[in-house]
Amino acid sequence: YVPDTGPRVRVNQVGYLPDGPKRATLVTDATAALPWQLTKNGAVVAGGSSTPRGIDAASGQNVHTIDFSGYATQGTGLTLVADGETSHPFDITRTLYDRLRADSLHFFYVQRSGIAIDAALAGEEYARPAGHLGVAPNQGDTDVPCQPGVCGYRLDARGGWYDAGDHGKYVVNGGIATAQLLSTYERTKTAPTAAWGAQLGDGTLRLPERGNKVPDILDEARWELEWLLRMQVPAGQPLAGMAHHKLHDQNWTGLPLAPEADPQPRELHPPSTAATLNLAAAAAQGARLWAPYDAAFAGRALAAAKTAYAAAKAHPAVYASPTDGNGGGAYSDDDVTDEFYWAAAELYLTTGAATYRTDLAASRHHTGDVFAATGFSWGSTAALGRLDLATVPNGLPAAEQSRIRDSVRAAADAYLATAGTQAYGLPMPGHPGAYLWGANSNVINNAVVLATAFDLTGQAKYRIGAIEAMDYILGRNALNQSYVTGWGENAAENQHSRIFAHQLDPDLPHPPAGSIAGGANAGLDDPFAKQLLDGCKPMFCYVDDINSYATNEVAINWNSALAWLSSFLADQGAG
Ligand code: 9MR
Repeated sequence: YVPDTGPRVRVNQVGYLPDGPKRATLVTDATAALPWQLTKNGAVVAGGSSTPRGIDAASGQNVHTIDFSGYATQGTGLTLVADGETSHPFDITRTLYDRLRADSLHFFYVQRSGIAIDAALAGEEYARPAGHLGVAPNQGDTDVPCQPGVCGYRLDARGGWYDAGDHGKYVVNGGIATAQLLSTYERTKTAPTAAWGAQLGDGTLRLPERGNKVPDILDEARWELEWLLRMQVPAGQPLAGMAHHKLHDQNWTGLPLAPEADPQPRELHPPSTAATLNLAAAAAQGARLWAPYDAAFAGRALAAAKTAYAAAKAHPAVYASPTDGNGGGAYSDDDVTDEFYWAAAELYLTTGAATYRTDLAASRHHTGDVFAATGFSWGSTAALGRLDLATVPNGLPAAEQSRIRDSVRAAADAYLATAGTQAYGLPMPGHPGAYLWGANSNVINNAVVLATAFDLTGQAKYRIGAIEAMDYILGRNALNQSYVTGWGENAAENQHSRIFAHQLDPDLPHPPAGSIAGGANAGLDDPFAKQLLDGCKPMFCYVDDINSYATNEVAINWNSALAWLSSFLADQGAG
């Protein structure tokens, strides 16, 4: 199988910010420098010569880089020409990322469970009845029983977001996704460059809650937060205060399948310490951000967070089973020290209470390196706590705060060093082990660290690194592939989803604009990718086909990363 990768000059197919870095990658047999031209509507406006980079490990290609950062004039219809090839067209404009902020956040509305999706908000093709409210053939999330042997009660666990292309709802992934939406908002209060914070205010997203005088992004985060709270084990039960790990169908269903047509029994799976700490962390953060808008909800969230944290301390090693994967993903994790650190950090930031500070100080993550080369993720959350301790005002002693901020800067320096070794400029190592399931989110999360280092220091190199990570996502890569639906000439549109299954049924839509695919995954963890792509170099291990759930699914934790970075980048154009 040889994919059609189009022109050998690889650019960000959407474009570049006028005052940002502008780099491209040329795939060529040539080993010596080659001339390049930047053209606008056919006329040459700039030129120079490429820098040979040799063989790129992640792609196996012989490549050169082209740097046209010196050209800063806004315009459309630009192309880069080199070695007889013409790139996809792109723009140079300050407003490049404005709509991506809203598009990436809109994904969450169409993923909502337990509410009808309104044509007036989402468009006719995305409108659908509420799913999983116990309306036949649905068995519903309004009165969900536990799996046999798990508990003797039922919960009303309606609402929340569908995790990904399935109809499951998982607390450990809901936690990071909610936190990243909350942090996207919180950044507008703490970061000096968040000039367009108002873009996240009320009336900025297409949501049923618009017009309620609450920033829409907080409304969207609350939709999931309310569900997280419903997953808590009720008082009086043996594991009271803990959170059920997940809720999903008894058996896997096929594609396509509308949520309201899912006939499978729904089941609550056992509580876990990891889920409990996700609830504690996200609810504690939500409490401080919601306090000015709805004190009662903020109080309820904080109380649940405290109860959850105490329950996790009482049951510190209850792990979800790695084999509990029928009808839904396992999301198992047998190291919850990072979740403990994250939850303690959020509770400390919200309450200032000494007890959480003591726990923070006792955690090895408080002083250890929490920024892995492959980025943070749903199962590795210590960085979420560290980034918030570095940016949200708090009462830690000045020396401790400096140490925390220095650690973000040091991590960002390491990501920049890595990006320097990558001919495609992304802040992730080129070996197969780095290209994991959902790697696009890991690349973006490393860019979040770079962006935070820029917010903290104002040093341009970090801003450049964050911007270039998005270049990779939007087409500057071995496949000449934009991974975000509706963004770029050659964009992913057949992501694995039971709802947006256009590839299987032309009456169904593609994912809405702003939906990101998991991305290249050298593990080839699904049969379709395995038979098609066996032996692929890491950056080639992706296919825009609905059958490849391990390279091409949509997921809330990947879109939340995209939303954070898009919001940062939209602010960068505002200057
Ligand atoms: O994103 C998850 C990835 O990190 C895991 O390696 C993978 C296998 O356990 O599961 C991924 O999450 C999927 C979940 O299990 C079920 N819903 C879809 C998720 C995205 O593919």
